[in-house]
Amino acid sequence: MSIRLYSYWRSSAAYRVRIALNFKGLAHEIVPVSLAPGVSEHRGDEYREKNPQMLVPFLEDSELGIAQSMAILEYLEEAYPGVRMLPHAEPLRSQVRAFCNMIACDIHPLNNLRVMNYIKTEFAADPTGDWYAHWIHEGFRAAEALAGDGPYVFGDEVTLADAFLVPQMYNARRFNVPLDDFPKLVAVVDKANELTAFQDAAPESQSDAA
Ligand SMILES: N[C@@H](CCC(=O)N[C@@H](CS)C(=O)NCC(=O)O)C(=O)O
Repeated sequence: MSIRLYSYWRSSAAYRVRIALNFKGLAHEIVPVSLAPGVSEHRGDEYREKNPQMLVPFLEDSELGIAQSMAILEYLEEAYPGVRMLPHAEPLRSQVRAFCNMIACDIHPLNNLRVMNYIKTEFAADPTGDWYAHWIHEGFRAAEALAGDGPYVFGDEVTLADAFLVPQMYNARRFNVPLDDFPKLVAVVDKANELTAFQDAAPESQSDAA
């Protein structure tokens, strides 16, 4: 098998790529990299050689190695255009990209493991409550306004926007963030999660799920 994804079951960035690989029907191997406290395989020499940023996901396709979920997903679109998740026509193409980046650049990094650990250790504060919910709410308010009338984020077709939203919603639920203000997003996620590609990508479906 030529496609190999380095992944951790609870990594929402890896979850995005798992969804896309499944949805596009691409055969692949998942290589678990544990981010669990006290294990931190992503910080070991072997993984650091592949990805000096020491984050998952990381994708290998034959000789090619790619970090960063958005770069991976763009690559998969270009290399395997059979099942598209990035619409061809504008303005939808740019809207999908903007939606993905809103989650990847403006929500997720603020609530990432190493950021939360830093807040805990350096500032003796608990980031799992107000901090976490604040950044989810701020981003989801915009996402709710941008989402269409369903069933998916941008209408009848599954796009990369859905592959970014579903993992971020999983994280929000994991940290008990109230979601009453985001009925469109909740409906989209429920709908997407009816698809096998999304179910098989879910954290609990992974072989390394604890
Ligand atoms: N912008 C990166 C984010 C990757 C990322 O933050 N991955 C997290 C898991 S979701 C990670 O590896 N965290 C390890 C750490 O914080 O030490 C992407 O989209 O791939």
